[in-house]
Amino acid sequence: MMASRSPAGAEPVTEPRADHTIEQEWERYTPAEHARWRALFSRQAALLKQRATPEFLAGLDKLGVAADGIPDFRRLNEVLTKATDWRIVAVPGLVPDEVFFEHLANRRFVATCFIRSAEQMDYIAEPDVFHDIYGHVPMLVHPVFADYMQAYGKGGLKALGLGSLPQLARLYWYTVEFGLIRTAAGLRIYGSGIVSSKTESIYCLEDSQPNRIGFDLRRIMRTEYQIDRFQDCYFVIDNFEQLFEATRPDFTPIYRELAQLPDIASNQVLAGDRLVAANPPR
Ligand code: HBI
Ligand code: FE
Repeated sequence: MMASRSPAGAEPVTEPRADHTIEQEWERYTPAEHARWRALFSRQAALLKQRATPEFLAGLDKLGVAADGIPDFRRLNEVLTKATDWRIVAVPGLVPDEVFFEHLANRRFVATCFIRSAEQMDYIAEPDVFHDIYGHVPMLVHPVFADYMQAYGKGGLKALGLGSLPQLARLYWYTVEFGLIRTAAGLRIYGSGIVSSKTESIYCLEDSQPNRIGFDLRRIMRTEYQIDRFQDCYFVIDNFEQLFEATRPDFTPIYRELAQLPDIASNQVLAGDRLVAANPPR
């Protein structure tokens, strides 16, 4: 039987190591798999030129992540380790939270190897190599964002011990995965869940439906989120230093404070929210 890298019943040639990593086995991708990467890459390139934050586009460029096909992690790592001392490690799929945080805390980004099927081009619930590499890795070239991701990993290990993972996971969701940033040219995307999605790249910036709210750490930690549809709200940072600075304090007293307060529904607007206008549709 052919070994497969598909998520369900994954049977990679190499057994996962104790830290859940495997070999990417880049040579084993089929022409059809590379073709799916090219299709995903090309349509995002057209959309993101005017929608992604310049730091993301610069990261893509510097890494040489291109339309040709699924990148070889070994080649990306030559650039990434020089740029910010981060490294991509291959995993078969979702790994336990503790393992995920341990890797991030040591500047290792876990990336899945399999690529979505032809039927999943527009939506896939679990991370695949396009989301993980195209979506996440370009931002790891940015020194401040790179430090933020490591701080998140360390924070994750601590939050696990404090029983506050739901609050910290919301910070990841509303920044790393679905974050927007204000630029002189208008709102731009840096969240990996958005840059790897055709329809949400347009919706998040231009649709009148969602709320766009100025970054506020405590507000984010109280806000629920949906994993199976477009977001009801996005949080907007002014710059990456603001994001990193917000993670500098010890979150322990913040978790304690928030435990007294109710959660906030994702479509709710509070009196103190700083609402940010959508970009005009183009
Ligand atoms: N594993 N491979 C992988 N990728 C993720 O993004 C990931 C994970 N395990 C846990 C996890 N994310 C999240 O639950 C944490 O952010 C809380
Ligand atoms: Fe992700």
